[in-house]
Amino acid sequence: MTAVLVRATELRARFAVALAEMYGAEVPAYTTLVEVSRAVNADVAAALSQQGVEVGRYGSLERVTAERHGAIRVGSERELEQVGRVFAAFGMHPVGFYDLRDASASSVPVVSTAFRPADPAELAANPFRVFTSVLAVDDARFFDAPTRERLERFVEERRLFGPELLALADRAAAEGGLPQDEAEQLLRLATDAFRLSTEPVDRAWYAHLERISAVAADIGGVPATHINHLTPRVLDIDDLYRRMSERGIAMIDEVQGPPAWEGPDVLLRQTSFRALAEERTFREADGSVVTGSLRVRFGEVEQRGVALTAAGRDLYDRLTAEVDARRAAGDPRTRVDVAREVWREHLPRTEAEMVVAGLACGEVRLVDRSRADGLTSVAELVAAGAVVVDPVVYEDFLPRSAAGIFQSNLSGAGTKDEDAGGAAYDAERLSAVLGRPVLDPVALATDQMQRSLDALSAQLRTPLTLHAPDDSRNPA
Ligand code: OOG
Ligand code: NI
Repeated sequence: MTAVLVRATELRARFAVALAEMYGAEVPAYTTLVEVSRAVNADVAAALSQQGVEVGRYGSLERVTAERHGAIRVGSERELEQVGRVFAAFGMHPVGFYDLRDASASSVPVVSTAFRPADPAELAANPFRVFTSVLAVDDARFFDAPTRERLERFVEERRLFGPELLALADRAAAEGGLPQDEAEQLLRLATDAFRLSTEPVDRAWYAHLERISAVAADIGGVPATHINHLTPRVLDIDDLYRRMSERGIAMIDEVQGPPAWEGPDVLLRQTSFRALAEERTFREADGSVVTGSLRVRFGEVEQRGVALTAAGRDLYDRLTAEVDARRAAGDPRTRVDVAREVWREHLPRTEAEMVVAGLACGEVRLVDRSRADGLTSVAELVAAGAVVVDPVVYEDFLPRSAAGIFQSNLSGAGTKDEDAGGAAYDAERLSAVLGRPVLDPVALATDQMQRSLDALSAQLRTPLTLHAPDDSRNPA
């Protein structure tokens, strides 16, 4: 008899829960954050249903309430390759390349990808994702030759993922799941790999790296990796920010990413708070082991909006630059206030308009066939009430927000020698390390939209464009 397999989807859901249980026990503020997030989501859902608005437009309330992303940091390409194998067991694929080395004023010597489900049905079942950063040890702007050499040796000698974990992970990935007992062992070992280590930290080595970058010290100055944060998703991040502040938790100065405004939420908004110092043991220069503390982990929360097309992303980047320019020219208002004004000047006010303008990704859905007769564009079909547009949710991250999140939770700025040569990193380099392609987030979202357009074309037996044929302002 062949054993029934615990499939990747269920493994992933259980992995997210196991990590949350462990992390909640380690970082009590996380539990508060989850409680407040639940309350915010319940209130938003109640308010929406009172207005007769569909609650699940950006994912079911069930999905959003269970939704988390984690963040971890590893020290070498070998460790990245191994963690990629662990995530593969859970149906999580590398998506997106983020270079944080130049995205921050502080010293953040990492490049990142996110491991997540790529298929819309898998995302709907459980969207657990992990933002994964790897230390750019070969970037001479941060690490001189002796530091680099010692870092490489230190990381080479530690073992984050044991042979049993890797073997189970490889088997799960190859077979699409594991029998019950092995599944439980995989979950235990994988969760343990991200537990805060009690092994002593070499004080002098940690301090040396910390002078360069607190992130480098957290990665290459300690014997193990750990989950840095676990982020719940809320439907109203401004409300959450207020409620957390009212509870006396000092949030960072602002919500990162796009501003709150009366139009659709785009991409991703995030904010965070510095967690408390945690007890750790240190080995001093004289060999003695003492108890001390480190303050490296933090709490974070996010709100997700509509995914953008390549053109929408270009516009977003231009608007972001425009906000910077207005502030550099002396506009005294906050970044968020200036951004809201710029948004109002440049972005359509509804998701459907953003989609029809080719800026955002949406799925089209036929609601009244009798109104579709003779129409050949999404714009006309929506105007006629034949079709509605459901937003494709942005499932990824933003480099500038990530840098802001890193930076606002660091104690010092660190150092960086701009005259030394950098090191070349891109999605191709990470793909080669991982042995599978780092997927393009824009392509994933755009493909999802295209599939729904193709299905609607087939349903209506007519080729469809986004814009009305006579609308010369916006050629499709
Ligand atoms: C990752 C920081 C970035 C996000 O959600 O953009 C991040 C880290 O601190 O390891 O978490
Ligand atoms: Ni995060």
